[in-house]
Formats: sequence, structure tokens, C-alpha cells
Amino acid sequence: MNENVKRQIFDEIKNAETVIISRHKRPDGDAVGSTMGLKKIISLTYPEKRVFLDNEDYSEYVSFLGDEGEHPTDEDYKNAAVIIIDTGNTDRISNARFANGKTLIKIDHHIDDKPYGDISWVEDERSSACEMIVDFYMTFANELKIDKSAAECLYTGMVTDSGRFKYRGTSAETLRCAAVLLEQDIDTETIFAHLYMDEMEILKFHAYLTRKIKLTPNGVAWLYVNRAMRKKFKLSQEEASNVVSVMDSIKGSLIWLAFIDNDDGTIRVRLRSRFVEVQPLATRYHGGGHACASGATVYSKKEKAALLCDADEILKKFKAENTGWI
Ligand SMILES: [Mn+2]
Repeated sequence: MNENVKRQIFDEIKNAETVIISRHKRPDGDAVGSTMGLKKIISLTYPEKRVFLDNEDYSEYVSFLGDEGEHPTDEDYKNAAVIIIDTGNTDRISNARFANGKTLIKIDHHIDDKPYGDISWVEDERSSACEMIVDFYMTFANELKIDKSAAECLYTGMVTDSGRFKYRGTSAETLRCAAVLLEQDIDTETIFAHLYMDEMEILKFHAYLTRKIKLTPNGVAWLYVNRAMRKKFKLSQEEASNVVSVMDSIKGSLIWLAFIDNDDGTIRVRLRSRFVEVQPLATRYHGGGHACASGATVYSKKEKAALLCDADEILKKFKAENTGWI
């Protein structure tokens, strides 16, 4: 079935004079890598086509992949194929003009609870959207071209979304896709240095945070980054959000949560887990995402407490019903 959808997308790209590619707000490595990677593949293959990235925000974290180039005009949209990658629902698209093109194409690996697009290719078991772009390239390898720079963008997204090929979505197919990128002779040492070396200040902040981790009765680990803390350590929203990773290896804490004060008074929640799924919980609190990596928003301290209580209950139930986890 997907072979058909992929063929449709390929034909749309082939027939379009203009292709515009967008991703989700607050982009991560996968959102940036997949869009930039696909843009490079299309431009290499069809130098005569006009290919744009069009997004309204930016990520410092993966800025080493280069900038997104010039934005399309309203006129450019008229006959364009618009491709949205790595974005589950239209509210999250970082482009208010996304519906102004001729065709709208969705390529995504989030659970498809709010479908959109004239053509939609969603595989929620994929470890990253980048993996899907590589699969797309492999499907049409006789016609599409790839180079080192495109491969570096795609590899960056594969590495970040799969937790360096550690999360459960990582499959034999994931590694086959990664292998195709490695064949482009990419510089993985530099990519890893960009992604995983931290400033000394961040390290000190993590040491501080480690002492602030709290546990619920059944072992849910959680941290709250309030405004005062953000100010004290001069944290951007992005840096504050990354604190969730500080709690990712605590024995018995199969669910871990970070609460981060947003500028508008709401509280962003990042939910992570192993063995037990947190996606249904995120959905209950105005969010969603993947089985073991989701995001949500709470609107009061009371709602924050309720979410923690629910998480604790989920973990309690899981531990009572399952053995064999570490
Ligand atoms: Mn992704």
C-alpha cells in the first residue's frame, strides 16, 4: 500500500515546478534534518526545480546543518507541491501558509490521529522521519540523487530521534537506511561532536538538576524548571526542555517527566518512558507523540499535580502486572 503512496509523492515532486517543504514548530534534529535532506535530494536530482524550505522558527541546536535559504513568495505557492514532514497535526506546522499550495503532502512517523493532506504517507513504527526520507530515496534510487551533505542532514535526524539507535523504534530497516547514508562517506565524528558536546555551564546545570529530581511513591522521576531557574541559568526554552534527559537512566523510574514554565504562564511537559507507554497520558493532557516519548501542556499547578498522580498510577499498575523489566 505504501509503495503506491510513495509513487504518488514521487510523481507529484517530479511534476511540480516548485516544491515547498515545512516541518513542526520548535524543531528538533529530525524535523530539520528530514526537510533539509529532502530539499537537497530534490535539488540535486532536478536542478531546474525551485525548492524552498518555509518555516517560521529556528533551532540553534542543529544550526550546524546550515540555514534554510530564502523564503518563497505568496506567488510561489500557487502551483507548488507543499510537503510537511515530521508533523502529526496541522496546529504544529511552523508555516501559516502551508495550505496555499496546489497539493499538500504529509510524510510523518507520529501516530496519525489527526490526518491531513491530499496525499498522506504515515508509518508510525518508523524511528524517525529521516528514516522515511532515506527509504523514499532508496525506493527511487534509480532516479533520485543523494550526496554527502544531504546524507549528513538525514543521519543527524536518524541519530537524534532514535537516541543514537537506542530507542525501541530502531529496527533492521533503520540500520539499513543508516548504512545507505554511511556509504556517502559522511563525517559522523563531527556530527556527534556537534550534537553531544556540552558547554561547561550546561554540565554544572545538570549537576544542580540531579539534586532536584523528585520521585513519586511508585518511582516516576520528575523535575520542574520554573522561571526563576530558567533566569538563573539563562536557559532558552530549548535548553530548558532538554533537562528531561537528566533522568533517563534511573533504575525503577520507568517514567520520567520534565515540567518547564513557558513564557505565557502555561507549563510544558515532556514525558519519557521505557517498557511502559506514556503517549495515552500525554493525550489526556493536551498533547501526544510517540509511545515512549511524548509532549503535553498543563495550565495550572493543580493540573501538573494531577498529571503526576496519573503517571504514578500508570507506573504502579505496570509494575504490579509485569515482571522482568530492570
Ligand atoms: Mn521525528
